[in-house]
Amino acid sequence: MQQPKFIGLDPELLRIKENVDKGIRISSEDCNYLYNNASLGYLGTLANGVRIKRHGNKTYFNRNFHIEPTNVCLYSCTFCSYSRLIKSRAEGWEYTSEEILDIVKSYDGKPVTEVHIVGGVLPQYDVKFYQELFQSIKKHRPDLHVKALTPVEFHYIFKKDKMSYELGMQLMKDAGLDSIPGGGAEIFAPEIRDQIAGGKCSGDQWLEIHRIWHNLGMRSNATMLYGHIESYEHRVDHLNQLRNLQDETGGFQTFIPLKFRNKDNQLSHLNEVSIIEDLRNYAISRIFLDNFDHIKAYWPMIGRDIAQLSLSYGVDDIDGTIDDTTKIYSMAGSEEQNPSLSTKDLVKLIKAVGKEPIERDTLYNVLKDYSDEVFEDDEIFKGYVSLPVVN
Ligand code: V47
Ligand code: SF4
Repeated sequence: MQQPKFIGLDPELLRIKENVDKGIRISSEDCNYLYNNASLGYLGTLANGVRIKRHGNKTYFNRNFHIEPTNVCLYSCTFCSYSRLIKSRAEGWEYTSEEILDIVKSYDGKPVTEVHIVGGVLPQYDVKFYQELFQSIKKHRPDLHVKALTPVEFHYIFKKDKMSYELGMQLMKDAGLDSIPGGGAEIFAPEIRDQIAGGKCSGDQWLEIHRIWHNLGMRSNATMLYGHIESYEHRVDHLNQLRNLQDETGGFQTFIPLKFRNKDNQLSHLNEVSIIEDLRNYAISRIFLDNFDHIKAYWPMIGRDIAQLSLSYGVDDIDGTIDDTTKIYSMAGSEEQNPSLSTKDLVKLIKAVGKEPIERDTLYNVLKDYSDEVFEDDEIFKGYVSLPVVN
């Protein structure tokens, strides 16, 4: 029988653990070592320690809705199940600014704090279109945080109008854009990006647009699309580029790992990675990104159960109520076919795994602590684990 390589913990893993416990930053090589060698148990213990030091059991969520102006797109990213090419645009939808504003108005009187706007890239959606859209939303509902577009759209619309990124982002800010979501990052390394997201902004351009936005005093999120054709080295490179930019600007709020889902897209022949790999990836992100405040599990993509589990693997945020307003993941095969959770459901989902639900706004100002909230009809929530009461 083959002897185990180490009795006890592998000395490299022990060294990394000691560094993380002391708050010493781990290197890219260490990160690569973790991806290749660390067990889920080890990673969970380490990442949960980091999470607890930063946030205790606090788990953040918000009340939000999405608007996807179109699912027709000039690009044809191979992982995308949602978009339709221009030649089949009749199969898709293309909202006008009036229709988008009508969706915003349909939330009048509802206690949402954020609208998340992102969709396909089309020529009629240009700088002027978005300026007028943001202005009209803010005029109608000044308190609604507008989180919209990604460097993919920005790069396209600024290039079309022969405008510098600097001027373009300033115009977006002036029009009322409050923050930018993390999408479009995919994997930065050109040898992967060219294969899965050819033609859209490069990794460097994605980073540059976030840099400029941060330098205007604004905040944004970052994502990584994992579990397709990339290697662990590509993930480490991606995380490292994000960490470097965050050292420079401090403008990122949240990192959101996005698991590749394989239904109805050009990469459907690839298997999806396991849940164990998802949890390992959350944990490694938490350990490596020591300058990011938050790690988010986006429940419409990963499903409620894994979102709950992830809260013990470094994650401290599970996004928002969503109100069944996004199709990106249901079309790509997520368990969540009609993503919508009431605030009460989200609170119960978080409490069921022993965490403290905190409603936040987009910029992580605390709006309400639900830890001691008791609902009239409190019962075991739809079969989710209810924790034993310890006296
Ligand atoms: O950039 C598209 C991803 C992203 C698939 O900032 C897919 O708060 C997996 O960025 N399998 C857009 N992923 C969504 C996004 C996002 C979502 C929620 C919150 C925030 C935030 C940002 O969705 C795209 C792409 O990476 N995506 N298709 C797929 N088949
Ligand atoms: Fe278009 Fe975005 Fe889909 Fe790529 S991921 S095809 S840019 S909608």
